[in-house]
Amino acid sequence: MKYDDMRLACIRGYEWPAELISLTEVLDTLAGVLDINTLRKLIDTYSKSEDIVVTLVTKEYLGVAKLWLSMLSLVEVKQYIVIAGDVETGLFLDSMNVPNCKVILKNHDDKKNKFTSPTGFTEKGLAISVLKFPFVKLLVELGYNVLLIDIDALLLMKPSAEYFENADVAFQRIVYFPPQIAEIWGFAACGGCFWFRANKKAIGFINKVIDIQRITYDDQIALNVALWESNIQWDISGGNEQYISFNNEIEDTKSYFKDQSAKTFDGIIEAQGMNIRALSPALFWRNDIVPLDLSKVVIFHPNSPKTEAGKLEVFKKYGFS
Ligand SMILES: [Mn+2]
Repeated sequence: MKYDDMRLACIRGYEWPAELISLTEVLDTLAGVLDINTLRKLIDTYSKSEDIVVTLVTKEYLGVAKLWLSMLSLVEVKQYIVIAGDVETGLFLDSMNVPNCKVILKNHDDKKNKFTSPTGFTEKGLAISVLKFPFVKLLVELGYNVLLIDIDALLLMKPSAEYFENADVAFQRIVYFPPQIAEIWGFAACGGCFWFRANKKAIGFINKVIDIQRITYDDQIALNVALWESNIQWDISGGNEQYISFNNEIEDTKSYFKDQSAKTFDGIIEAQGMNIRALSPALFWRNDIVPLDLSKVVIFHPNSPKTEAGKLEVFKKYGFS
């Protein structure tokens, strides 16, 4: 085994800095940052037979949000919630009649926004992204299946229920990060595009992710480490019930990822009897090493810089503007 302690290996360098540790308060309760009753009223209008699509946005990305919303209306997804990270965003979404949930981010000061993580997030970016799993947990506990996608992940098709059939948790497969896990599985789970079924197993798993987020601000590390520590085993043969052990290190992760991109991989967490699905990168697209056929892509989530101009430029390159 290459790493004695996978959690430590993945998290090192991505721990919460002491000055931002109060941002983790939302991992215990969202009551301090949003009005649960107002949210409940919105949720109560939704049907449990359909997934709720969730995204998060702040005013720095309203241009990207417009594009995200225009794609959502094209594919006729009606059951969704946009988490608004500041007053301007809430007003903008209200003006567009977009179902939203306004949050008051703690410890945020525009003028003193000095922190930037090695992954490119500002303090405000971390304050909003740490809401992902607590928010998803809240909806799942209320009995809704949830598809969370980043604001820079465009829905090009209404996701058919068959993609998630028999799965308790599903996610977009990505290739690079955290590298310690990607080089063993040949992929990792994306923190910006995942799906949870409304059941106790999924809630238990979300709680594990949330616990790991108490030490790392990186939701993608937390998601992957939670899978790892749950002893997930992947069936990478494509249906022959041959689950690989953790020691199968992939020699060339990128070419393996590309070669396998049309496949969906299923995994099991035996202790909980949980089914985990790593979705096909050809359909849930992110890394440009995977051949792109936009007519087949369900969610288009290209790697892009962490600036609005940079993201819009990438989308434009692919014909979205
Ligand atoms: Mn993203």
